[in-house]
Amino acid sequence: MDQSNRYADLTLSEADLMSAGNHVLVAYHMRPKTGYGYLATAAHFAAESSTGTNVDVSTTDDFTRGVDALVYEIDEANELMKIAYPVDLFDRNITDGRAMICSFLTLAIGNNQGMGDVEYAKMHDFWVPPAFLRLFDGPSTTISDLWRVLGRPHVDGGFIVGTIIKPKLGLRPKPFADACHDFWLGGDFIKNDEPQGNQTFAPLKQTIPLVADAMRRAQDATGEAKLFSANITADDHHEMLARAEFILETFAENADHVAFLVDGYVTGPAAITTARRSFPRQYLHYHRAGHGAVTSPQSMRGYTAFVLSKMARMQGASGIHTGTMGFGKMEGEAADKLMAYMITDDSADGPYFHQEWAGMGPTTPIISGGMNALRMPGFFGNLGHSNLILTAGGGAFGHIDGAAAGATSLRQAEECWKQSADPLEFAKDHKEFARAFESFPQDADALYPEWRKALRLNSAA
Ligand code: CAP
Ligand code: MG
Repeated sequence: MDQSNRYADLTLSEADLMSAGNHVLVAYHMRPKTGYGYLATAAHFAAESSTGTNVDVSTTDDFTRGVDALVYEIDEANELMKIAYPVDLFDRNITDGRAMICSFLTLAIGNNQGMGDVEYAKMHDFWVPPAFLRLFDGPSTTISDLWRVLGRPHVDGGFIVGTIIKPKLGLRPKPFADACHDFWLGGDFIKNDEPQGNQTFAPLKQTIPLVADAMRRAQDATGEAKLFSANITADDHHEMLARAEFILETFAENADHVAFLVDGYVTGPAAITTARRSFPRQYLHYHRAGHGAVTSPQSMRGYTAFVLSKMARMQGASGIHTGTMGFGKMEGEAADKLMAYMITDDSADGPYFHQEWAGMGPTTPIISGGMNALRMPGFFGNLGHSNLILTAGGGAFGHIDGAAAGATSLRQAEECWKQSADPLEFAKDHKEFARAFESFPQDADALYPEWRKALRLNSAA
């Protein structure tokens, strides 16, 4: 059944839809299965994603038709379709009338992902009208709060040098806390690796007190504030609260130095909101393990990492991993910086829509995945600023002089970029940065082929 006379209106203009502000606009890359027309499939997609199904139902009335999702633009050659979803389609809380991301996902990327006439469809961008956007929580604690803890300016407070405790699993409580202490002697921020929780060999109630103690000792030794992002991810809301409360109680006077890490792709928006609403004063660290299953450029379904990041800001993540923009070990490209601007700026361009955030707080880009000091100058050059958190596991614990030297090498890498210095020249009087070349020789060969010669000159001098 061709439903395009009901679920498509190609005369609608995007500018008019935006100024009226009654629709959420979504851009998809969609391809119909062979034998199905583009517009008919797009209209069926809009029907299944809003009021309809594959046949007319006798219970439909005039009001129903007023909340149909409408295909308003198609570009078959580029497999692009844009759909306007009336804001009234989306579920609101009975407790406070606020909006929820799970309802947006249920409609806009729900049943439409398994339709028989759709070869694939992937969400690449969406736009939210201001009156609907303000019904989302947005971040309550931001990087400014971390900068304040670190004693830095709350605007442009700069690079937060972090790590992930490695190995990923298999450390007992004491070696885990010792690793934290070692890194904190040079760095600012440590996160649990995402699988670390309450394993039998490292019970949370034994590990966390040792980590809190390591933080106190490192702060005493360095005279600097230190930060820890503790994983509270769990299936059960009550389990998350129990972990979080134990952690805050244990860190006690340093509770404001603690962030909560939630693995938001595997647990979904409910776990993010559990943390956002139960602990609004803690920095909410959105880790996204598993997101590649839908966001990878190889996946033609689901949504992109850009879309995931934009949703995370709406949900109230204080920070989210945005990848390394092609400079690290995970998939990504230089143009991913658009994703970072979309979550930090108040007015930003996505691939299809310009979004005004109307003062919603920023979400920090957290850069992670195979990063080390040698890769950072290029990374900062591409992004254009260093107001972010970096977590480098291998880049810190893989440094031949240990984790504190690894942390220092990362801080020096920022300095090198800020001074627009030639990294090989800069290495001559920055020992930890220089030793990063020997620590990561494959990267050194690829990025700075002359490094052996340059550093030998250094040692001769
Ligand atoms: C990085 C990491 C992070 C990835 C996740 C890991 O370790 O801890 O989970 O960064 O990817 O387990 O691989 P390394 P993304 O620093 O040792 O590579 O940040 O893209 O979500
Ligand atoms: Mg990890």
